[in-house]
Amino acid sequence: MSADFGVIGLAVMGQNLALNVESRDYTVAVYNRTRFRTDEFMRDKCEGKRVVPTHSLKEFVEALSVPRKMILMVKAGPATDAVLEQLFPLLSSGDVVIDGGNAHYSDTEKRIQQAGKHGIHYLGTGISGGEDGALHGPAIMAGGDREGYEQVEEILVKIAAVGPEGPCCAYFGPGSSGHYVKMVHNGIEYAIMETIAEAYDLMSRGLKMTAQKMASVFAEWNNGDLSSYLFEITEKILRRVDPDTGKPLVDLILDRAAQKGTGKWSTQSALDIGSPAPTIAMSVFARVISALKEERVEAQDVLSGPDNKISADRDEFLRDLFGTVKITVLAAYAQGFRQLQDASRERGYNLDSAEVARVWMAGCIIRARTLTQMAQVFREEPDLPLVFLATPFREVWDKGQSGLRRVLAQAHASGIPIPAIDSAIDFLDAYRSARLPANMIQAQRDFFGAHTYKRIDKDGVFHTKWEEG
Ligand code: 2AM
Repeated sequence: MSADFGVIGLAVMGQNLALNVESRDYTVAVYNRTRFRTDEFMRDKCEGKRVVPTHSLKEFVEALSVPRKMILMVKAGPATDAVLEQLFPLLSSGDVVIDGGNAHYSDTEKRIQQAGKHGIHYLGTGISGGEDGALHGPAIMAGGDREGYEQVEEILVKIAAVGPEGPCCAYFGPGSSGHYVKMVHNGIEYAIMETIAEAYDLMSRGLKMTAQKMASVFAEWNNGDLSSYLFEITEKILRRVDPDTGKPLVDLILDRAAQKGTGKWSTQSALDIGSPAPTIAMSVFARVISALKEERVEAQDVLSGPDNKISADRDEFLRDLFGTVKITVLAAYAQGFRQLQDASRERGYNLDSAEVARVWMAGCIIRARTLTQMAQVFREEPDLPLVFLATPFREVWDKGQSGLRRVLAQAHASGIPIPAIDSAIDFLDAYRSARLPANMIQAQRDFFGAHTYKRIDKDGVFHTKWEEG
């Protein structure tokens, strides 16, 4: 039986993706470096299914019908290179290899070149949705070789999540565009998660609300403009009680967050291309600071500060917080889309922001009702530099900003850190400032480094001998 599609790498994501493809009436060949995992998968999950186990890459390649179509679901980085090094010589010109991992976009560029030498179509493809998404329908962000995409489009579209505007799968452009879009998706994900964590902190430490009460607030928010996956799971997390202690489980979890790669890469790239993504950056730094647990515990007794109590009317504060969170979450999307546009220009991706918004509507971790409106806005104005400029989102800012300023004052007075929320308002206040204090920066640069400056009242480039005056 020759297989329609192959999956290399049988960790949970790979297993679930293989089962997803099989469930759409395809025969799937599978391979994993460690044989035990393949055998276990076959025994536990594949009974009666059209899954063909293979135990070497050669056997795997021979099991596939030509032109071969396969996806790699192995660890990003050297592991992917190790597999490709063995795989490419076994393939034929015209075969299609999809990298479904979270590869760094520069690695994807390099691998496209290598694949090209063998005549292989290579697709750097972001897959989001976690374990459940992989099994029932992820969001699929493909990029790279267009011809290759056309060969696997039918399969990818069939296994993708179905959103309000069709299957959440698209080809975004050449080169590493797919992995770049996925990377920025994860950057936005970091920022939304941090925003939620800050809102939780303000309610928990600031207002001394119980987990159940906070869960109800998130449920309410999730029924309104903030309707989205991350708000939905936050409510469920807050409702979970630890069976051993009877306490909310979230209270028992160590407050040290990991940051594995994509959020950091998203920020690094934003800096490289000069794209303003401060809310995403602050969310990465917030995790970095959280990792300094031992230092924080010691510093608590050394550095003084207020007692974290927020003395405000609870209902009024929660109303203000709702607008605050809406603006901050929107800032995360706004900066992410802006970065994609900047990267698209810089790297020649030719991205369509409306199509990105459409693919993110279902299956992925940042799926949210607001993306439907964002897609619409980008369809009307593809080069819109910032989503806040479009009417529906400008209204979110208009309605929420005075509440946001109150929340900021109360949070700072109480000593509760809110780096994502802070960054969002600073970003917007800077963006809407026709004049910023960069004139002072330019004067300083000219003072100590003779960097010269331009003037607002006449043309030319100027230098002042500041000490002679
Ligand atoms: P393993 O089961 O043999 O460890 C996620 O870790 C997936 O990547 C697993 O399927 C894992 O295979 C695979 N993987 C990790 N490092 C690898 C390598 N150097 N070569 C091949 N597969 C690797």
